[in-house]
Order: sequence, then C-alpha cells, then structure tokens
Amino acid sequence: MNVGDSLDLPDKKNFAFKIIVIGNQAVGKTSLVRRFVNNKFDKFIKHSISDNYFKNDIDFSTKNSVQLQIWDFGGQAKHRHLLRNLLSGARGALILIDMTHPIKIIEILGWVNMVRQADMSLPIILVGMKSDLIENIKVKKEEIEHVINVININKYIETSSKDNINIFRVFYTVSKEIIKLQEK
Ligand SMILES: Nc1nc2c(ncn2[C@@H]2O[C@H](COP(=O)(O)OP(=O)(O)O)[C@@H](O)[C@H]2O)c(=O)[nH]1
Ligand SMILES: [Mg+2]
Repeated sequence: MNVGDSLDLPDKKNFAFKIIVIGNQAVGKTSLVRRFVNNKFDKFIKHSISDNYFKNDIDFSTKNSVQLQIWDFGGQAKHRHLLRNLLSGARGALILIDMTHPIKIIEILGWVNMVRQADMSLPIILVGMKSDLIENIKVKKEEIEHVINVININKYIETSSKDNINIFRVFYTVSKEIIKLQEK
C-alpha cells in the first residue's frame, strides 16, 4: 500500500516492525487486523483464544517501506505472562477500546502498564473501535482527553473496521511513531 506520504528518511530504507494488538475480548482486535490485511469484515468471528499472526507491508514513499509483523493477542488481561512473551521484540502496541462501552480508565491503564513494564518507550496508539455504531457510542470526548492527559500514550485514533474508517491510518501512525523514535 502506498499513501504517497514521504517521511524524511535516508535513501532506500526498509523496516520491519513487530506490532502487538491488545485489548479486552470482543473490542475488535481480529476485525481491525483482518480489515487491514485482507480488506474484509465479518459480523461473526470465531473467538480467538490463541494469538494470530499477520504480515502486511506499507510503502511510505517510492524508497521506503515498512513490513509490519502484527500479533493479534488472543489472551485476556489476566494472562499477563503470555503478553510478556509476546511483547518481547515488539516495536509498537495498539491498545483497543470498544466505544460502545463506557470507558474504564483502570482497564486501559492495566494494558498500558503491561506494555510499559516490557519497554518504557514503546510507542502506544489508543484505538477507539466501532465508530460506525453512532447511536451506541458511550465514550465521551472529554473522557478521552482525560485519558490521554493521564496516561502516557502517543496518539488516539477512532476507527470502524466495518466501514473501513481510519484503519490504514492506525498502522501508518504507529509505524511513523516507531521510525521517529529510532531516528532520534
Ligand atoms: N459495527 C461494528 N462491529 C464491529 C467492528 N469491529 C468489530 N466488530 C464486531 O465486534 C465483534 C468482536 O470483534 P472481534 O474482532 O472478534 O474482537 P476481538 O475479540 O477483540 O478479536 C464481532 O462481532 C465483530 O463483527 C466495527 O468496526 N463495527
Ligand atoms: Mg479476536
């Protein structure tokens, strides 16, 4: 995929980044990755209990490309030890929240802490899922602003895997944050 956006990078630089996708059961982890990788969406998805691995490339410009190795975390927050293994070698994390449920800062903080325990400076993108369900959105703008102020995350993006809104942007943004960090 090419977004025609060029980062100011040295010539012909290609990257490979391990990205982990985490969040509570049914927030839309598998749907997000499936939309990004296969451009497909399903109303009914089998619950995944194991981790799923996907690969997708992004061309930032004619000279730079990023290979994303995406891990869709199958476990729940209580399986911390599994997440710790998965976090090994990760370069970025996507923490997903379902916008049709009231926001629980403590839960988000739980995920953020697990990530930060593995790597203090790992770029984290908070992703608000299911933006198409407008009538059912329970997350308020002020709450999100509060979360962003309180918790150390890089960016917040609202998406719909169903309507294909902002999906590419999520993966593009996390890649950009990783590159910014390593070019420092
Ligand atoms: N309306 C709507 N439903 C979604 C969206 N993303 C996921 N879902 C639904 O939410 C449910 C859980 O999604 P899934 O990807 O399996 O969540 P996971 O457990 O976090 O992997 C499924 O029924 C999906 O069809 C979305 O963007 N819009
Ligand atoms: Mg899943």
